[in-house]
Formats: sequence, structure tokens, C-alpha cells
Amino acid sequence: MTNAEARPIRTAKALSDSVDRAVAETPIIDMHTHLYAPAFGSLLLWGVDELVTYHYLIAEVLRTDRSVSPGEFWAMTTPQRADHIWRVLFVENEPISEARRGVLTTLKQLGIAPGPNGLAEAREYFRDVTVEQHVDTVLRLSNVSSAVMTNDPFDDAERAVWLSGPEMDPRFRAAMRIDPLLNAWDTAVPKLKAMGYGVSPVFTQATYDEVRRFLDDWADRMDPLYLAVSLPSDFAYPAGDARSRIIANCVLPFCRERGLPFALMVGVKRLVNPDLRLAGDSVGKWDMNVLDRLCAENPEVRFLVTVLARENQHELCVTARKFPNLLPFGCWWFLNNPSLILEMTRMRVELLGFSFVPQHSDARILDQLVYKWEHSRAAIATVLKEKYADLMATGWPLTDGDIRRDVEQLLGGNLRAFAG
Ligand code: RAT
Ligand code: ZN
Repeated sequence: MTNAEARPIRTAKALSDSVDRAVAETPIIDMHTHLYAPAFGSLLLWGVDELVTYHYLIAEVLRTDRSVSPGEFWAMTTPQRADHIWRVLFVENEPISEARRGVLTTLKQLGIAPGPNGLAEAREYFRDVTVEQHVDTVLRLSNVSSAVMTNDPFDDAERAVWLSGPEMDPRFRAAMRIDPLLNAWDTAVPKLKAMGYGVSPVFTQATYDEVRRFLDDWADRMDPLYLAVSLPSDFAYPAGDARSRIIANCVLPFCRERGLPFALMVGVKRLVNPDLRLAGDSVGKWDMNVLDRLCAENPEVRFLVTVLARENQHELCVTARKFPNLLPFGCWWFLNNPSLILEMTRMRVELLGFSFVPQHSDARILDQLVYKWEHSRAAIATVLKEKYADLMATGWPLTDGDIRRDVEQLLGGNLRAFAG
């Protein structure tokens, strides 16, 4: 630590500058995205047409211009969808929502003047950009050192890439996602069989052994940071259903024996409006007694947990106070809005100190890293300034070095330590 870093901060201005510097300069481990390393080819979405047709914006355009039905919208090509969304959500209506502002923040950072011509200018910008160049640009602008992917061995296109032995860019890390296994056992069975695993729809020891072999094989191949699943708001455990049986007999032993954290993302209501496809999911409250039970019964398994309902956030913090094997993370999906990030981050600091992961981007399009992190960094910095000011009011001698250490924990260190 230099002398300046060790000297107590004395003024509000010095505190504000110190927090801004630490939050801007600390590289981020983005622990949940839907991005892929370039070796995955077209699975990695990037560029302005993808950015503008993000499913958060699709939900907004279909409610803003009801003259275009979902069927008509889906019949369009991606550039046609982008033209439509740009006209309706940016030109004819104020681009004031968080998802729309996000597009504008990204364009601004890429040096494209925001305004009604933004889409055309951005298309011009992207004309000669390669994916490798763009990965470098976006990771530099967002100061993300490592983006964790969402890797689904049940996905045919993705599985083919893994089986071809791709050259992995070390800036992208794997996370093994097993939604089909836990949420759709009936359809997982034929897929597992086709992959060479001798499972049967009824649960026998041989079926459990084969599911376990599947998990081990894919973990060996992917070297994931954690195992993950998205679960509905009515997720119950133990419940006597296929999901509970697989969790108890395959997933928990697998995580325990391999030392891999189990990430639970809970609170989705899938396809409340199927016409909207990926944009048609909603949110529901979860009975978090289930989490108490999972953490208490499995002290040697580490649980990374994010919950989608705002109403579940306080309980998640309290539960984390009880269980050191639980690390709350992120302001997920409908919670990734400044007002809610502020609320949740304040509550988490008050209840947990700095022992949580404040945010993940959930970026589906590479370019989104730029805005999702610029907006989240601003909210995190706001909360830190308030909380440090309260701390300094007690007379505690806070230094620049302390702030750097804390921010490093929040933006990467906590995950690194928890995931080993
Ligand atoms: O945030 C999203 O884009 C959602 O559609 C989901 O992908 C969610 O984050 C998930 O990982 O299931
Ligand atoms: Zn996600």
C-alpha cells in the first residue's frame, strides 16, 4: 500500500473520488452471462441489430405498438425487427426505459452519437468490425476481466462445439447449466439416451448412476466454475418429484464430491405469455423455507443464489446470515434496474457487510456488457459512498486502500474465494 492509500480519507469529495476510482478501475468477474467465447461461432450474439432486438425490448415494442401482432413481429428478419423496434421505441417514443437507455449508453461508449439516426450510424460502425476486435473493445470498455457463460450440454448446437474441442479464450469461463435435467425430466430422458447414457424414466439406482456419469463427463469437458439451474417460483424440495430425486441423488453428491458450487436462480414463471417467446416469462415469489432446508442439510455444499422476486430479497439476506455456505448474487433480470439495484445493494451491505456478489450482467449480447456494467457500477458506487460516509461519521479511519480491497471483494474476490 502506498502512503496515500494508507492515509485516512477526510472529506466527502475525497471519499467520492476514491469510490469512483476503485469502482471504475477494478476489473469485474461477471458471474452470469449468456455470452460465449468466439470459438462458439454464431452462438455469441453481438452487434447493433442483436442489441436492439434484445428480448427485454421485444416485450416493450409489442405493448407500445399493438398494430403489429406477435406473429407479424416474429415473421420479420432480425434487421427488420431492429428497424421496427428502433422506430417505435427510440424515434416515436422516448427511449426512457432501462433497456432502451442501455442501448444508448452502449452506442455512446462505442463513439456513436445518440439520436434518431443511431441505428443507421451503428450499422455503419459495425461494417468492418470483426468479432475478435469487438470482444477486445467491449471487455476494455466494460472492464470485465472474465465473463462466465451459460453452458447447456443438452443444447445440440452448443454440444457440437464442445465435442469439437474448441480453443478456449481464457476470458470466458464455463458454467454448466442443467435446466432440462431438473425441469423437464420426460424430455431429458430420450436426450440422455441419445448421448449414450442408459437412463430410464423411472428412477432406479442405474438411472442415478448414469445421470451422475453424465454430470461428471460434462464437468470434465467444460471445467465449469459452478453448476447452475433456473427454477420456477413454486420450486419445492424435497417434493417427491423427478427434480427432487435428481437433486438429492445426483446433483448434491456431485457438487459435494467435486467441490463445485450449485447456483440456484429461483423465481421464474415461464411463458405466462407464450406469444412473446423468450420475452414471455414472468416473476413469482418463492417459499424460501426450501433454501433454509437445502443449506442446513448440506453444509458441505456451497450455494450461489439469486432470486427474481423483489419480495424475496430480504429473506435471502437473512438466510445468508444463517448459512456461510450461501452466497447471494446479482440483481437478476427484472431487478436489473437502478432503483432496485440501489435498494437491494443497500439492504445487502446493511445485513451482510461486503459478503455477497452485488451484480451479474445476464448479458445475452456482447455489447450489453458496456451498459449493464456502466449502470450497475454507478448504482454500486452510490451505495458505497453513503455507507462509507456513515462509517466515517463514527470516526473510523477509512483509507483509499480499504476501499480498493472492499471493491475488489465485491466485483471478483468473493466469487473467487467461494467458488475456489
Ligand atoms: O435475463 C434473461 O435474459 C432471462 O431470459 C434468462 O436467461 C435468465 O437470466 C436465465 O438465465 O434463465
Ligand atoms: Zn440468465
